[in-house]
Amino acid sequence: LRPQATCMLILDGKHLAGVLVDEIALEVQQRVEKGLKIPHLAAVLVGDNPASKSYVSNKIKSCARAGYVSTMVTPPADVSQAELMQIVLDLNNNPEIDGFIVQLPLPKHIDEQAITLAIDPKKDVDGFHPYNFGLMALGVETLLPATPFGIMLLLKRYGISTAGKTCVVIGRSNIVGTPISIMLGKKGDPGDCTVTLAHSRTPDLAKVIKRADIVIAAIGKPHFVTADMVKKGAIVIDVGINSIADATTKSGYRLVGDVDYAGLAHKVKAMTPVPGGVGPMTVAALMLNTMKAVKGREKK
Ligand code: BQC
Repeated sequence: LRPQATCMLILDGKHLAGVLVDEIALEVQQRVEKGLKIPHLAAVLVGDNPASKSYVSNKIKSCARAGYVSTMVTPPADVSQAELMQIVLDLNNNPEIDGFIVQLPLPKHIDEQAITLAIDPKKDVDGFHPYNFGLMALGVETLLPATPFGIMLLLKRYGISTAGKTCVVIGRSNIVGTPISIMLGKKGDPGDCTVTLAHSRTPDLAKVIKRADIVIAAIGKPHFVTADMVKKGAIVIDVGINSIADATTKSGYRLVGDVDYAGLAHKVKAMTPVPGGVGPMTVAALMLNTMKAVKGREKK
């Protein structure tokens, strides 16, 4: 007899995100019946970067499914720092708006940090403001960065136990790698992991990854993580969204993750696909943050 192929669990972020947004839609209905405010999310889209346009469009569609009101603000790519700042301040001061995002990346002439700092932390549904990042790092409940929050929701809803596990996060960005490494190291479920934050300067990266019960790949390089690097039975979360040339598709390209999905499938216990894994969970997390922002505003 040949050894049985192990059966991998596909962590279906697209499906789960739909479930979460449908749950939110129910809650919105109940709010309407009670005469409470319908959540209102605004998105600022600067210029016409195709990826950014597609991400904002995903967010607006998700608002429609959740029953939220949404507003798009679309300044041109050559908007000045002062003009963009004024858009942020207007959204801060607009009582109709519960939360808003400024879609990244911003054009090179814009000071991204100054814009992020200007966002009212109570409306910062991307969780990028240093005040929210600080509360997150302290383990105080707050608006969490959307992608790490989406990953936590995915682990939680799939019942993946993380306590006492070793987790290797690859990539140290401010929006994914650094915050998820903090969150999984904290007390809680998911949490209580022993976390290693690996990056481009980590020696023997393959060896480091091989220690991990849980691998989180957020490098931004197509098919970077290969089967030889991972431990048998590992849980693999692929945050990458890379567009690569593919002559067999209508568009001439296709999306792949940071993980060699086909290569790992026989070896790991569970893995997120690309497309349809972490990406949709990021948007669902944004919807949950927006609901949290509304409730926060109602308290005071
Ligand atoms: S997919 O705002 O909107 O798996 O094919 N399905 C989906 C669904 C890829 C994908 C992406 C989304 C939703 C999506 N996202 C996730 C990725 C929102 C979003 C964003 N900003 C970035 N990434 C994503 C981003 C910004 C700057 C990434 C790097 C730099």
